[in-house]
Amino acid sequence: MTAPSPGDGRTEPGSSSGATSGASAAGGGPRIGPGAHILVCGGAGFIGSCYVRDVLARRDGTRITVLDKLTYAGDRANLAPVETDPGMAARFAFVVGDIADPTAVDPLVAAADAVVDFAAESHVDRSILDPSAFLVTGVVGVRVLLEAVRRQTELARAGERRHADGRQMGAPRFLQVSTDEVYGSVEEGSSREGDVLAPRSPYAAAKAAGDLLVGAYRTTHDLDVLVTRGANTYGPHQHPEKLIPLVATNAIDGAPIPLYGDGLQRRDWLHVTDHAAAIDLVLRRGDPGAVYNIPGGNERANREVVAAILARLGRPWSLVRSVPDRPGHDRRYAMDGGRLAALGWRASVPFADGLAGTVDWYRANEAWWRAAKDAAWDDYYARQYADRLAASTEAPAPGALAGGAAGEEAPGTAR
Ligand code: NAD
Ligand code: TDX
Repeated sequence: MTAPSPGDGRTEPGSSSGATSGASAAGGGPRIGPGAHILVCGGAGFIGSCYVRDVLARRDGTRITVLDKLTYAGDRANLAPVETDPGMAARFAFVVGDIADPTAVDPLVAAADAVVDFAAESHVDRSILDPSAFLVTGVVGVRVLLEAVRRQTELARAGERRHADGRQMGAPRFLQVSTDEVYGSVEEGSSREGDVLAPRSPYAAAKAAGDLLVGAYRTTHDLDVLVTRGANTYGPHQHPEKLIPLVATNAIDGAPIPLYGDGLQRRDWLHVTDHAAAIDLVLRRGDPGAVYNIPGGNERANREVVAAILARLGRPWSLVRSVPDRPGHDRRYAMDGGRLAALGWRASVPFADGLAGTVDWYRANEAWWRAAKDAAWDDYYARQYADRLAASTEAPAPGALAGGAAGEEAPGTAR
């Protein structure tokens, strides 16, 4: 069989020896079909909970077990629509536990047809303050999951992996949810899946280490593994530490909005429902061993995004403060999405609609984000922002830079 190169992981379709339950890989059908049992790690977080809600809402017989440590970023309330719906709740289970703990992981992987790993410490600024938890979850945790998948694959190959009723089970499929940040800052052009990984923050380095482990287990143990690399994701239920919810919630409160450096860093924005749908498509139809970029197709300067949020809320630009930049701040991310498009995927949420809907969600769900802005948040906020805001200056209004920055738009014109 063809071995993947680390960082690419592309192999020939159908080269995995791991048949999955509900799968009919031969003939091009989905490898994970309706009725499969999926273990979703980190399913109480922002993207993972959207994935769980959206997949169960299809009511196609898929069963989901969530394993989540419930860190500050995990919130079981994100899964309330599932847990309060009898039809969906019957196909759902929630386990509090750590992906770095084999005693939690092993029995859950043993019962699963597929594992999707969303679990991570996900905020770059926190990785700069203290990277330790990023490495435990992103490296040790991924290794624990891969070891469990390896054991179950070996059992399946020996014909000894069985359902409770005695039916034979195929090997589990494993999908690692990764990020565009593993490619590092991309000054021009767009990253392809085979590009060299060049992470520049401790967060991105931990994610890149996870990707490389997945590639190594593919090469060494021929596991049925996949990696997705998603763009900057936005939407309801995102923790207020990230740019879009931070700006929206601070603006609602009339509080200062910290904009790092010149605010001309560029990100490609992907709506959370599109990100979740792309992950599910790759899980069900992706080539074993392959890596898939998930771009959003909405590249914007941070200043434009901030201006559009303020316009939606009817708040003044004067709330925005230029604060000292994030150390090692990546200037731009951009990815080529050709490989995913070949699976038949394209993003469906226009950025203007998605951003307006997101801002409106934060306006309508104050109880959700005020609960996240608790005493521990106040402590984090002071560490991250107190000195920066003390040293801040007035932020030049969008369009005030000579001739406007390349691609910069007037406030509120996000498309
Ligand atoms: P999040 O911080 O909102 O959620 C992470 C979830 O993982 C939380 O529920 C948390 O409790 C759980 N978790 C953390 N450590 C754990 C552990 N050791 N064991 C079990 N559960 C644990 O993150 P998110 O924004 O939903 O991101 C999900 C994944 O997508 C991450 O792997 C992230 O790197 C990746 N990603 C995020 C974005 C983005 O813009 N948010 C973009 C691309 C990729
Ligand atoms: O207060 C802020 N001020 C500011 O100017 C914050 C929190 C952010 N920013 C800037 C930094 C970035 O250029 O906004 C941009 C977006 O910042 P974040 O929301 O922190 O996201 P980013 O660092 O781009 O990383 C995100 O996308 C990739 C997610 O947090 C990661 O989990 C994902 O992998």
